Amino acid sequence: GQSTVLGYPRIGGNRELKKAVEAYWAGSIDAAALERTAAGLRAEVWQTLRDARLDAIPSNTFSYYDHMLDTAVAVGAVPTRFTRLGLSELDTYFAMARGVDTEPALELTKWFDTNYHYLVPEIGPDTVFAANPAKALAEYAEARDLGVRTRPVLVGPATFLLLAKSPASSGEPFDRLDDLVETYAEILRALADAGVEWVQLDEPGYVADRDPTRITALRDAYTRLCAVERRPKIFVASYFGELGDALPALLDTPVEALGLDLVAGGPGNLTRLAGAGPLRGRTIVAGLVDGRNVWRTDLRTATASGAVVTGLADHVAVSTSCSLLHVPVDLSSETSLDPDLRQRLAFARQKVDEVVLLSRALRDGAARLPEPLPAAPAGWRDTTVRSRLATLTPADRRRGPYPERSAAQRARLDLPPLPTTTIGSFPQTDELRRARADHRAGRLDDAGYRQRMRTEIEHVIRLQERLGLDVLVHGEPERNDMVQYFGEQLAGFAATGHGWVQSYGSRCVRPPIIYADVARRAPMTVEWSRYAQSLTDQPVKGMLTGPVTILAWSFVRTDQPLADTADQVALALRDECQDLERAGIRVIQVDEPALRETLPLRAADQKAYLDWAVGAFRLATSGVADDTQIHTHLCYSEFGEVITAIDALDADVTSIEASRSKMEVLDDLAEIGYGRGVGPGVWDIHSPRVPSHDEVVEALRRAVAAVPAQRLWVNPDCGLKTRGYPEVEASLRHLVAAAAEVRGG
Ligand code: THG
Ligand code: ZN
Repeated sequence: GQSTVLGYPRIGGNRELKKAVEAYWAGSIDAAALERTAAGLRAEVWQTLRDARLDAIPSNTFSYYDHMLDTAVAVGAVPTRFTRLGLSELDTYFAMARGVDTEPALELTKWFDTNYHYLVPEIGPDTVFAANPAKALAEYAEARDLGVRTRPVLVGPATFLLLAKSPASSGEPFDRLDDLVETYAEILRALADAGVEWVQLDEPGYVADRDPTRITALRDAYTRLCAVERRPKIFVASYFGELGDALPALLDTPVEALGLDLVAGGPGNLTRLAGAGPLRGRTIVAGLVDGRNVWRTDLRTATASGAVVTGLADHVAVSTSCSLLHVPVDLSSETSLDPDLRQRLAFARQKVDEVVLLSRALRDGAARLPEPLPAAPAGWRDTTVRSRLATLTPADRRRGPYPERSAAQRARLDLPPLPTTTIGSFPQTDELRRARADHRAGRLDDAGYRQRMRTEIEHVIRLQERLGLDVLVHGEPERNDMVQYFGEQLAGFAATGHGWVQSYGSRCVRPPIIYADVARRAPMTVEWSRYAQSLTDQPVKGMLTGPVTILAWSFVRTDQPLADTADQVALALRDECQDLERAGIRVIQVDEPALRETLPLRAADQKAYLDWAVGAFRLATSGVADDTQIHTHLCYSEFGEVITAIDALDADVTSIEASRSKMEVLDDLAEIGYGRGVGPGVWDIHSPRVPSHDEVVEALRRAVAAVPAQRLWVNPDCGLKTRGYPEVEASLRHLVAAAAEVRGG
């Protein structure tokens, strides 16, 4: 058996790449210094993989920002609005990623159902493709000079176009497949000329539902690429699920190797493979080690799955289920984790060792595999939580009828029509970040920290009063990240010290690990909310992160259904809601920005997901009285596919990103008969622009035309933590004045 991985983290064990790239942007290092850091990181990865005795080592998995953007550059798909800026190659690349004063960046969107985000290539009928294999060739040569023969990796042509978008109303990017395939053919020739033996083309686009014409097009594309005379051997990698009909389609071509995700698509992919007929001479790359979670692989079970593949194909290689981009770099940096937990974990570096062990076990038998882990400590089971879950009934996920709730809330809150509010966070100043860091490091004691946060909360409350907002927030100065904050307080969650994972560009997250039953040790947000409410007569909104988002942005248990973990988190949040209510909080917002993010890629799996996701949200939010108003907030995505689920959440008020889609989401909501409160964002906070008074009025008038005014709220489209105070004040002033004007008729 051979061994390989589909990709490896590029950020460095200490986020060296983030630091270098941000220093370059800030002008404090030059391009040569950035490139030296990058080359050092690449060398380190190749040497690590070689020292681990991995047989086949990938290259071109490094990226200054994003691998989709790299592939766009490799095929010459740089929109003219960027080439005409006349910048250096590197600065053109960063201009596409981040925008410049005069040009907005490419759109950023999530990579399948992960928490990684890629830049969306703009491909129109006029896009001129041109092979530009320079980066792949340079990395190949760089590794070869270190004595490592590598396999360059590119996003495959079909997936590249499936994930691209075309400039307004100008055909589908996928229509350009034939042209693009010729450009890939040229890249293949250039790689072969440089001595490349194998190339990896990633086609994860086909683990989602695709119609038959797209599958035929995939087959035709690879038939054509295989016909290129001078070319490396082609390895088509799939990941994140079952390939379905695309599996036989690819085996209909002469591609030399096919990679299958046997973790996320295990049984389906094996069944398809068994039914595919003889696999003469072909290599099946078995993705047996989970590239998306942090648990050690059960090597015996994985060996058994690998043996099934060995029975079907002449050549089998062991690999990770997907690139290791999605897990932290190295467990050996984690020195303060509970040893019982630590021995169960594997980060990228450890997963490479697992791949190597598995490939040996497939060849020599499982006898020499390490002993399986002992059972989990008894203390990880929380019998109280378990018995609460066991006795839940449908009534625990149901609130009173909306008309009664609505009347009770109207009487208690006494808000004007078109009430104004914000999504929750206020700007995170350097001073605040420093206070949190000082507190964590012990340089600022608890009392000093508390005082610092209270001062900030008072400042935010007074500002909102001055601006004339109706429902206030405390501003969340105490929170680093909306999931990490809760993970640090809940039992069953562990935080890592260095477990960084790239989210987009230079931005990283440190997902907590859910390893045991979840329980709330003590109230998590009540003290801050109660203090904020004590300062004002206006209602202050309590702010929580919903169960689905907490799961989506954590590493989750795999030893029980996600639905059960979600319900455990939901019970903790339910208790928090009730404590907030007792503390005099009349409005509670439970955010679910990731609801759409984790929607399964195949339609057949979506209903089950939405059922448990909606069920968990309702469990969290239906323990409060009728006259407590529940808000939710969703962002980052198109809602079309989940619109009925949004309705089923049964929140009293839903605030939603809408300013960029020109309020289209309101029509979608009207269509399904959504009849509760809605706050379409009237200000796009992802841009530093201050919206003018007239712009906000216009957005509001469009909203009033689509939704009766008594159900309409006025708010920005997301939290304000990434913005600065001057723009926030100016924008909110316009927002409040616009609401007053539209109220007046
Ligand atoms: N939290 C988590 N996941 C997320 C988001 C989040 N995924 C989707 C979306 N939001 C991604 N957006 C971001 C935005 C900013 C940052 C990361 C992801 C960011 N990170 C800091 C950095 O890289 O410098 C580190 C933050 C820290 O110190 O904890 O700025 O909101 N979980
Ligand atoms: Zn948002």
